[in-house]
Amino acid sequence: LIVVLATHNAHKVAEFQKILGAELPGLEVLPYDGPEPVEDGVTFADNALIKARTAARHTGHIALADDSGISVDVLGGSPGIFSARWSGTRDDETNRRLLLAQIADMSSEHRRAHFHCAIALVVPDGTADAGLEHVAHGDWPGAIATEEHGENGFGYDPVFVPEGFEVTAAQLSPGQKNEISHRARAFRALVPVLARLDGG
Ligand code: ITT
Repeated sequence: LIVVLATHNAHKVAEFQKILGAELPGLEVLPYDGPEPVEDGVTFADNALIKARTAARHTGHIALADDSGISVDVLGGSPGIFSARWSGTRDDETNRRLLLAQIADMSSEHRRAHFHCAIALVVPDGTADAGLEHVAHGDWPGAIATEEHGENGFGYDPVFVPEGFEVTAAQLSPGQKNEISHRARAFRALVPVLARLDGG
């Protein structure tokens, strides 16, 4: 089965390849470099579908797109779908610093947060199963640290302490993160759908 992965985030591509390789070795994943839609949805699922529909239409291949972010309870779920540009820039470090500053005076019980990932799958017109759309979700609960730790991962990983750990996601090995993250969980929920499209 061939799928295009509609993302410009190289970290997502790397995580996908590791998760995919382990779960569905027969899958061939192509990068997408066509037109980019405006992500004007109001939910992770909306935005994942917007990206996947565009890629499916432009390539004629089954398309997958990830929309993800971090939601902090005491901020009412923000940054949420605005995670990638929370500070007005796409600079991960600037975004992390703003988030740490926004909850700087909060005690540990007020630092609860979770990562969320929605992965949309869209089957293009003119192929078997044309028009099929499916969105799989994954959450990763935890809390926001008081300062940055760790060098692995990307985005908010250095400030996110997953539930059950005393280190940040950026201090986990890539293998550990890819077994338990929101992206791993969403992808695992998608495997039966991909396996069925693959004839399995
Ligand atoms: P594409 O739309 O091209 O896929 P993007 O980076 O713009 O790439 P999103 O709009 O889905 O993707 O924003 C996701 C942001 O959420 C990302 O830039 C990080 O700041 C954060 N994020 C998502 N998953 C993460 C993870 O596993 N670890 C750390 N931060 C993550």
